[in-house]
Amino acid sequence: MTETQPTWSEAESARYRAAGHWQGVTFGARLRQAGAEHAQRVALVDGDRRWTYADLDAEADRVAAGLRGLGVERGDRVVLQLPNCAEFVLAWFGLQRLGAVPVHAMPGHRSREIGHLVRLSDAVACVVPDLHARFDHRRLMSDVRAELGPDGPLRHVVVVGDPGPYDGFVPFDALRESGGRGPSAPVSDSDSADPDPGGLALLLLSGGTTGLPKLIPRTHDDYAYNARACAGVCALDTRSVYLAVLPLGFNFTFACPGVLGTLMAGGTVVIAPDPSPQTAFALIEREGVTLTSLTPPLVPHWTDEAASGSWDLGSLAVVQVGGARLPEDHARRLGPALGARVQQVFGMAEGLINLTRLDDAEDLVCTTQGRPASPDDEILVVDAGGRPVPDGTAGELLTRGPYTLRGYYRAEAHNRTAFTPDGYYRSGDVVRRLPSGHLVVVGRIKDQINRGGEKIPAVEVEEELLTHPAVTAAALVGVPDERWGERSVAFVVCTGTAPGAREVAAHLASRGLAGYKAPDEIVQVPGLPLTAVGKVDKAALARRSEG
Ligand code: OOB
Repeated sequence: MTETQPTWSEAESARYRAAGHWQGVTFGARLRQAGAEHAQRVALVDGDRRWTYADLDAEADRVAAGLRGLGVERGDRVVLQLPNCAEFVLAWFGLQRLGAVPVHAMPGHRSREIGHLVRLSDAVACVVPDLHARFDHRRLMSDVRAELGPDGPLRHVVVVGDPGPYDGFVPFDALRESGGRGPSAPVSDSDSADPDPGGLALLLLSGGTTGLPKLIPRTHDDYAYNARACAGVCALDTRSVYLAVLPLGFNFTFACPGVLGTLMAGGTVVIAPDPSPQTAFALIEREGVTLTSLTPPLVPHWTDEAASGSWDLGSLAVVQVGGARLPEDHARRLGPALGARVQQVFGMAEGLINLTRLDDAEDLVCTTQGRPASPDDEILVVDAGGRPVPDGTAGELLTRGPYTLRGYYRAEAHNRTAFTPDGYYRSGDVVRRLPSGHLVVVGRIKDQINRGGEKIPAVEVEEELLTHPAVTAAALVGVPDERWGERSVAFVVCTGTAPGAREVAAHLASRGLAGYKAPDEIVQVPGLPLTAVGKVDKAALARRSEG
């Protein structure tokens, strides 16, 4: 990390190493070891394509050599925006083998988000699909490249599939193939010293609260521990088969324990191209899946489809649900329907992961969001003045520990308020802690809408709403919703008649904003109510919308 990037103190680092949490091994080196130890075991399955651990290790060499051939170097940042396909994993490990830094983008991101990620991380390359969900990502990249200009950081666009007519776009397969030939290939560990395991391994995107979303620096040491701790809680071993249903770029899917935790245990990762229960259940039957993870809006669909009785889900042992609040009755129905144990997961890209345990009583599993993955996760629940409250009382969750960030990437000003002076991250989540250590999420004090697990930063959307010619003031609030848990309502002050939700969605899309950020509903108001200190009173607006 750069000198100005806040990080753990020497004393804390020494403690985390002594405890065995930080093992001093990079992801590139881990895959090399796994490639030898589990050589012939199946590591990755995508449709009819399968990679053993030895294959995956060799692919990482080829991708790394191909990237190096392009001019991508150790330490360079590369935005990864791929849907659920094996290439996500191949590109990720190729970057790790090279010592470059993947920046996780979501498939739904558009030019605004991707441009922001490239600028903020100074990314030299992006890896994208040709088309996904009928959207042309090559066009998106062409727009981003044009907007950044010839002096921008972005030098390469790698396309999984057909690179199209765009000048200089490189097909991912050509990269893999060229990486298998030539004098510089394959990259071997002896080509250059392994990167620092305490250094930057990847960048995750925060849900965002103030202005544009922030990047979260994760190190090899901390992220590997995140995955390993979760794998331990889920009792993963070489027989485990993980089904990746949610987007691979999501921290939950990738490392809680997800892809990385499964690969670190010598198990098999199966990729689902979409989250429908039909697609997933066919894969569960075919591959003997033992673990998967869902967001709450998927739960009723999975429960109903399982109840149809036409599937053999006997291999499935654990279903994780997280990312947003899971209604208790949905939790109670899911387990029996699937014949699997339910595990609630309350995590954040910033670090801290809470999980219910496999041997927790059903009431705990259905009514709490679990307890920290690590014995060295430190939790404080505090009142508005920052004073700890007794167990059972709601307060803001503050946390620090061996895999929770100490500062966002290149965000000095924001870091001054996002952390306490002694390094606790202010999560913005309101929780109650039970004497068992389990947390119940009861609310949020951050200005964000959680729409079924997708995080919508209110301020970012409000600023974009103001670019509509009719809108003079706007406030985005979350209100309870049967399907999404929460939906977004934009209260707007307008000259003349307010635009409808469709028109607003089209306007925001034309501005390059991801579709999931478009308000579900537009409500015209004569003025926005203010609190005593003159801020927009979002609580009052939310109450108005609830009726
Ligand atoms: C996960 O990560 P992010 O970074 O997309 O979002 C984190 C935020 C939390 O601060 C909390 O506000 C909310 O999402 N959240 C939940 C929740 N899990 C996350 N709120 C209520 N109940 C839950 N179970 O969302 C994430 C990362 C890793 C594992 C699981 C989820």
